[in-house]
Amino acid sequence: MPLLIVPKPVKHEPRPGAFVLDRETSLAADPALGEVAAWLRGELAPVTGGQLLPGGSGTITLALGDLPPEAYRLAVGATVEIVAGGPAGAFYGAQTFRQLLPPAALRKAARGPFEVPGAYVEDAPRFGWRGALLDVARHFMPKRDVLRFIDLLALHKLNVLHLHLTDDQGWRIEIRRHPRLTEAGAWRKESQTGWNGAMDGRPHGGYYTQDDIREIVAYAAARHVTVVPEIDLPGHTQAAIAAYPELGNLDTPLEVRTTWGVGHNVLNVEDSTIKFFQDVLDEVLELFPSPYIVLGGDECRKDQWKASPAAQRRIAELGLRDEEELQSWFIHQFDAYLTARGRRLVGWDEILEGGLAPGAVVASWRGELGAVAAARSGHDVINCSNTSLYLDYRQGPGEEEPVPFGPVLTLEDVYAFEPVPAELRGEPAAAHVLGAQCGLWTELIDSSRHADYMAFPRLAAFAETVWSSPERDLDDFLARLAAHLPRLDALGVEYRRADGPLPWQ
Ligand code: TNX
Repeated sequence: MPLLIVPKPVKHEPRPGAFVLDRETSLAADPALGEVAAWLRGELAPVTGGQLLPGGSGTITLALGDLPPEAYRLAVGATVEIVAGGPAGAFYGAQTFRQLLPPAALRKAARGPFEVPGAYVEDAPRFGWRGALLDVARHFMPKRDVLRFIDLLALHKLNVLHLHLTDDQGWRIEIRRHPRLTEAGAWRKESQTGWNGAMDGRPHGGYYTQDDIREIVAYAAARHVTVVPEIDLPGHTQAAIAAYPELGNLDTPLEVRTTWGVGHNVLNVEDSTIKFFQDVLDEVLELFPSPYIVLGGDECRKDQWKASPAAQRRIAELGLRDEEELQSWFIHQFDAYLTARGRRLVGWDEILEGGLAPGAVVASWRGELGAVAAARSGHDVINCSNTSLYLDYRQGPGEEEPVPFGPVLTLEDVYAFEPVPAELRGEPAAAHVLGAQCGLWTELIDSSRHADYMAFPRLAAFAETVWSSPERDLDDFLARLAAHLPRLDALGVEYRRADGPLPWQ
């Protein structure tokens, strides 16, 4: 029996013998791997009764070896040995071990013993940035569901959760210095139900307190996931302007936006507005240790700046050519601010327009042109292509798809994705591709259940494109996926089934 692991490891083969996981199982770990051992002990507790002993001679051992930090070797026979270059590698080795168990062992109420057939695996990721974006601004996702999503990312060896925390339709992170951002900006009176203009007539909202954020960040860190926050500006800011009208360009007050699409309400370019957001960033930097901070930069309409005497004055003073250069100047202010604090600004590919800020990393979403241009000019890029990685797009052409949104993006389409754009292959600039990221935008996704349906199993295919070697073999992937879906079932994930029915029908 071949090993049926997702994402596919570099090397894997069956071995003679078998391991039995039961209440006699013990665990020994190098002290540097204590946190991984604690996590694994927790995951296996239903079967082992939590008896896994620290230290001593274990039947499962976690050890350090001379390997890259994210690499591991796993040997399963009468014992289980994981040798890793560092805690991340040990964690991934332990995740692979979990996948070798029968799926029933992943249940919260699992009762062993479980037998694991002998196996040998050597593994390491292809890319360092293996991300998923979760839009908690369009629809708020309660903390418990975010934690669960992190567990599911980690199961697939993804290591970045890009949290889209602010947008026109809601501000989701408590900022002590500017409390109205959540008091007023986290709530809207109703939501558009689709693209036909119909409204649901129900209020929607929610936000994370700073304690919630700390908890999410720590929970993710224990699973080797970095939470990268996004504060989207200068467009996508209507919720902030609704809370603090002085941030906007109009005299009339605004409400938190209730409809979807690209809005006209953008930040003004006053010094006080830049200061306001630098104050916001001070709190964000304290909460998120991530080396990368995303400041959006996407879809900023320029008509309010064209009509604003203050913006026009700014353009004249700075000797800029147009509003595109004004946006570039605006982003530069934050690039310098973050760089001075040892962090790197990430922006969507629109930040290329009007001149890229020196330290900026580009998240390329409108196809791959932005990735190519940014990499060739020496900037790191993350491939977030909407033609391959937007999980809010429907998964099939059928009427029954719950979100008749976007073009069709099938599981096979995602599996065929290659993170290094074809145009860059063979060029030294290809080394600027840090990795790739799939995106779960949530205009029309209002529950964790619905999010499961959109994300899975496509997220498993995505994981393979960033973790595994560039060769693709669809039949091989589908065979491994067939073994993987029962794991998702055991974990309570309501993924899309190729043969239906929809979870809610
Ligand atoms: C474009 S990706 C957006 C989002 C939408 C998404 C819907 C990006 C930078 N902007 O605001 O939610 O399309 O697919």
